[in-house]
Amino acid sequence: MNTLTLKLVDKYEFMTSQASSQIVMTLKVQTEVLLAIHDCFYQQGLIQLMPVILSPITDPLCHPVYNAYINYFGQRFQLTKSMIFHKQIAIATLGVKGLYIMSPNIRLEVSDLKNSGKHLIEFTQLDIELKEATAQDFMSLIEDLIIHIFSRVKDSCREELVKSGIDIPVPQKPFNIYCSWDLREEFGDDFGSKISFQEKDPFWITDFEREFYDKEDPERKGHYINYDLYYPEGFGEALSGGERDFDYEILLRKIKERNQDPKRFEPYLELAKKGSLIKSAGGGLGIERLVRFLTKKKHIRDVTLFPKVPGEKVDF
Ligand code: ASN
Repeated sequence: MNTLTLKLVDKYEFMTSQASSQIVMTLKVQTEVLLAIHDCFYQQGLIQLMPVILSPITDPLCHPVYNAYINYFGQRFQLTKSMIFHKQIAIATLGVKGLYIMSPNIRLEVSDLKNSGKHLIEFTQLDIELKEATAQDFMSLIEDLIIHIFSRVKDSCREELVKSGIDIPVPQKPFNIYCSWDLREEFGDDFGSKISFQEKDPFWITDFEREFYDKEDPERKGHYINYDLYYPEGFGEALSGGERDFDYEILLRKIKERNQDPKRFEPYLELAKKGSLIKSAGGGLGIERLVRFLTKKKHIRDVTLFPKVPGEKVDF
């Protein structure tokens, strides 16, 4: 048993009704997940940053979301969609080998995603960035993390899991890896969810065309050195990330190729131009999706007390 292990069972016994005991079960799993993350990253020598919530610049994302702006003393802020740019700047500035953030993300998704079971417009992303790392270094760290989390939850929540009929097999390294191009050929555009139903353990899918900051393979234009971690049993995406492009000319070209306005990214591009960004790899893992997978909930709304589901009225 590791040093951070707490006896949490007794603390939650005041809640008695069926509904509250279900949510308490998921929150207990979440508590163990969070402790496991801190414990694992502490052992690995990563440091934790506090989240940035307001910034003039945030992740443009590669899928459509509504934008919300906050005007304040002549400046226009956005709410964080992911801390990608802050991570890249921090890892280049701090000289540490790796960092992580429990980062609240606001993504005002379209209402079609209401029944996806895995989207919330407000969620927490464990955002990680490793200095000078390759995709393989990052994937290996995440495999260790997943094994650490699953083992801890299995051990600390044994009673609750048995009561709910949940078994959590602890996967072994290395996880299976598939290339998105091969999967698309085999399964069509919905390859991610199809293969997720077939797999027994978490697995990787690599090489997605997406945001400009994910590294394009210098030898194979149109291919990317990036990855998604997927859960099995149809639970779908867990984490997405990649090695990063940090060269000014490459970033500028890729922003233009995506019909985005370089002006929106000016201070970030200035840093790139000065050579102040560095080689790194990272990714972001959704905490609520992880808890949903571990507690086998059909909809992600069931793992949080104040869910914000796309297109649904919010009371609290
Ligand atoms: N956080 C992710 C990354 O590090 C990006 C994302 O959430 N879109 O690549």
